[in-house]
Amino acid sequence: MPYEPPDFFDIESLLSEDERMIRDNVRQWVDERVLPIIADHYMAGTFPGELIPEMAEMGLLGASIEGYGCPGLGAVAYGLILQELERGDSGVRSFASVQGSLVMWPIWRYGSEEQKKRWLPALHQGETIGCFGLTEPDHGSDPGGMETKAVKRGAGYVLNGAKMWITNASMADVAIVWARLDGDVRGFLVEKGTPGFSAVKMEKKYSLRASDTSELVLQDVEVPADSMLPGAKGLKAPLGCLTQARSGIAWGACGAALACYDEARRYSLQRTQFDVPIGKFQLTQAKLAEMLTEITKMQLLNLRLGRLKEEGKASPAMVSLAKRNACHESLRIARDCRGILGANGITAEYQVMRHMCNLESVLTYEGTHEIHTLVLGQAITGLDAFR
Ligand code: TGC
Ligand code: FAD
Repeated sequence: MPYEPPDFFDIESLLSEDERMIRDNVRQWVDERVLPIIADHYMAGTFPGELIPEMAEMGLLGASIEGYGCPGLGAVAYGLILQELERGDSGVRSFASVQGSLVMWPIWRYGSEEQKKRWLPALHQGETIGCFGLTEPDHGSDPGGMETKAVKRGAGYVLNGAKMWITNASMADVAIVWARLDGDVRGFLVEKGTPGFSAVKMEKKYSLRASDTSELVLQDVEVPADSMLPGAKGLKAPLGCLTQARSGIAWGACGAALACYDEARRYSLQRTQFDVPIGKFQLTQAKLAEMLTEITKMQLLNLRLGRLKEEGKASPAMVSLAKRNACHESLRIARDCRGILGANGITAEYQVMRHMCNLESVLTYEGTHEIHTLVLGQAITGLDAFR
């Protein structure tokens, strides 16, 4: 049965023809290529790497980057791509978010012309895979406490430290590693195969199972001087990348909620108990009404955030509000949908439980719910409650 996403407030009419076309192409690709294989990858704990060339072929990797062979799409078109990818699975969207917003964007924003020419076309074409190493075993919400160090040696630098929970890392050809050099946070492009540099896959996850999550280990890793991103200095450099990725996550989480809502709505019309479809019960209808309301709010918020971003008017706190709300509400929606499906909801025959488990990570990564609450608290009061 074809997917029937809700559009209760005619948001369709606020999209351009190009935006609709881009979204519909990705939607069809997700139906044809992602949904048939994703449950098996999820159960096996493997990322569907076979999809990378297809995503690249469609121009989805770093789609919002200007120049260097990239299409330079607007924030709404890019958001719609991520929404559709996460309707398939958060792991597929995460792959694209990291490649585009956390690897290509920092190279585009902070890199030298040589670094841009060398890396951006290959990353866009999916010939090169990247990852972003900010989180450390002892510093997650507080990346400013990072212990990974760079010291100048000869013409280059030597890196020592560890990064944890790094998406795409064990398949990455290049890692952006954030480290302190003489007290300042700096970004380094570290290539796979550099002696002392390794990625160890993190197994036994209950969430984001169709995503590569690894630890990066750096032991006396020598990198050349031109591996440093010249325009990135201070914690605001990696935090600026997070602002890019977080707005995409707001769209993505909405995609997961749309998938769950569509599945639960259909199920409620087909499944009968007490001789009537379960959708006839007021308690089921109350759940669906709540979901539709929250999805509609998310859709409107994301669209407005995207338009503000296109006008250069979106602040990091606005992005925090959208990311925080979308993750929180999508997770609640996924849990309610799981309930509507009863016992069937826990099986891989349906999507709801996979999305629900994924959204637990999406709520945590790119700034936890609590961290975004405090970002908003600071925006409201002017007072920093992080410490
Ligand atoms: P603070 O003193 O507030 O800020 C330091 C400097 O950074 C600036 N800044 C930002 N700039 C751009 N975007 C933002 N979102 C920014 N937030 C802060 C700030 O203006 C300041 O600039 P300047 O010029 O004064 O130096 O820093 P703090 O140490 O107090 O920390 C603030 C806090 C807690 C909000 C920040 O550390 C934070 O966001 N923590 C959460 C960490 C996080 O989100 N990590 C994510 C890792 S990557 C990931 O999870 C990928 S998941 C895979 C996927 O995306 O699919
Ligand atoms: P902690 O910071 O230890 O937080 C634990 C709890 O304490 C949370 O509930 C938090 O909200 C709360 N807390 C912390 N500080 C405060 C405070 N000041 N006030 C109130 N409560 C607080 N990182 C990367 O760098 N690159 C990646 O590609 C990447 N991919 C990821 C993929 C997955 C699947 C996951 C799960 C994580 C990934 N991360 C990545 C890491 C992610 O960004 C961190 O997990 C996240 O920032 C939270 O850090 P933490 O897990 O260390 O939790």
